[in-house]
Amino acid sequence: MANEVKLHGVTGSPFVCRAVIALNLKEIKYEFVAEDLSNKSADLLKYNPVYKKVPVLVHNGNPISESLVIVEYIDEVWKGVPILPQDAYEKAQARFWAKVIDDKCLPAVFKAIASHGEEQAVAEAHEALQFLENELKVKGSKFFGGDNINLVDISATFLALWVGAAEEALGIEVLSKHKFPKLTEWSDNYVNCQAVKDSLPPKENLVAFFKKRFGKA
Ligand SMILES: N[C@@H](CCC(=O)N[C@@H](CS)C(=O)NCC(=O)O)C(=O)O
Ligand SMILES: *[C@@H]1O[C@H](CO)[C@@H](O)[C@H](O)[C@H]1NC(C)=O
Repeated sequence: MANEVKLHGVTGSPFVCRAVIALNLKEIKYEFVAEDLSNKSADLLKYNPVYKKVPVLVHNGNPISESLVIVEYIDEVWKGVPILPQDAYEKAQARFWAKVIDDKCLPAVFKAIASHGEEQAVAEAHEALQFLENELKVKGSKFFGGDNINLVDISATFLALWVGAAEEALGIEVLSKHKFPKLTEWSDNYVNCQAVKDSLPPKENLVAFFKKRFGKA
């Protein structure tokens, strides 16, 4: 049976990276189709007409959009290392935290970065991140997923590498070690997981990106 897997994406996107991590965790062979977001391909517009965003996974011709939907799809179709818990309640909790990260944490952190660490924006980012810090403390585990990474860890990819790159590029502090010891420890462990390490862009590329995009002239 044909099992053709393509991933439309751009390098350096934390959302695309979520899909890449899931593919690497499951050891799936795939073709990366590099998109130019300033000149989107006809395929991308056809596959994701609603958002016109990457990532889009195309499995045997069937397109799937939205990074978290893609990660769940990969987990369901390919056996091997599980990404979601089996237990219904634990699965619901994992989906809840992934949603918190997308709806609450990432927008707040992004605003703190875009504002160059403006006080009020940073305070709001801290408030959002505190929920994740507490969750790690309550779980008392290495990852949100326990001993191994799960959907929640993959959702938080941006916090593990991109935030540090933005801090370095702009000379700001959003995710401080003394305020968020658990998240900092999580971040170190996470980027050192083999499947994650193999999927991340070089940090210096992200630093350059943030300098160009948000740096003062
Ligand atoms: N909620 C989406 C977000 C994806 C997203 O924001 N992708 C960006 C690249 S990082 C994009 O394709 N932007 C193109 C555009 O907005 O025109 C997901 O999780 O997949
Ligand atoms: C946009 O992409 C198409 C191919 O998808 C290419 O033929 C065209 O030259 C590109 N335009 C620009 C301005 O880069």
